[in-house]
Amino acid sequence: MAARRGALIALEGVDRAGKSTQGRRLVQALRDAGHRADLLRFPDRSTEIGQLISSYLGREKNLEDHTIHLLFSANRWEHVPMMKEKLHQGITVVVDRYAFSGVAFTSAKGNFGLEWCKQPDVGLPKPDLILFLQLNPEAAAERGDFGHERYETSSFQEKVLQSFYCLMEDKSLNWKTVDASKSIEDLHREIKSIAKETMEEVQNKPLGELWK
Ligand code: Z5A
Ligand code: MG
Repeated sequence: MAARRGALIALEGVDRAGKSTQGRRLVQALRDAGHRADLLRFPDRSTEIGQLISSYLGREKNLEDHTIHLLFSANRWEHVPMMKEKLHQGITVVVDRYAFSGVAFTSAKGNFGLEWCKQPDVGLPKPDLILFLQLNPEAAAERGDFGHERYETSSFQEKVLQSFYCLMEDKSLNWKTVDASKSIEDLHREIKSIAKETMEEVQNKPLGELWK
């Protein structure tokens, strides 16, 4: 019998919804329960491409809009061989943002159709589960100011949210929306339970290809 594979779980959601907090908590809880699990964060600012992205987000560098979109995608593709290896070794991979952020942020700029935005990420490992952390703008505001990076304004974030809603209409993907206004602990418990169910369900199924 083929070895069981790990699940690919993506965390998406609006700014300050708690994706990074929940990603860390989930991986730790899975490890504590004896599962093998790793966390990846996109953008991964540690690679050469990631450093370019980071200087763009920090407004130190200006990059043309198509160019930065392709760099965000390239930053995912550079991790694909390692992601596939882990998943096939039975390691569950949790990703803090993925291609959906890529599409939602670029398409929110206007002049970019969703289909064009999706193309560079077609064929990436397909998440078995996409958890969308939903939080209304008032609740997000209580978690502190927007930062000072690019995209961190409420009008832009509202457009990003509308793009996420369009992407969520794709029923070939396993989107689950969770209420991110709950306490960190309650939300963690809910996410852990959904993640564990998914891990069981997909362990003997082949890994899919995104948007193919
Ligand atoms: N971007 C893109 O354009 N294209 C792409 O392909 C990708 C990304 C992948 C940087 O991302 C930017 O890149 C981002 C999208 C764009 N632009 N924006 N905006 P990033 O992932 O580096 O962004 P970030 O700085 O980590 O922010 P974030 O991800 O939006 O935050 P978060 O991870 O969702 O939240 P958090 O850091 O876990 O929590 C935020 C605060 O709330 C913190 O003080 C927590 O302690 C608090 N918190 C968390 N959960 C709770 C609950 N449940 N209750 C109360 N307080 C809470
Ligand atoms: Mg984050």
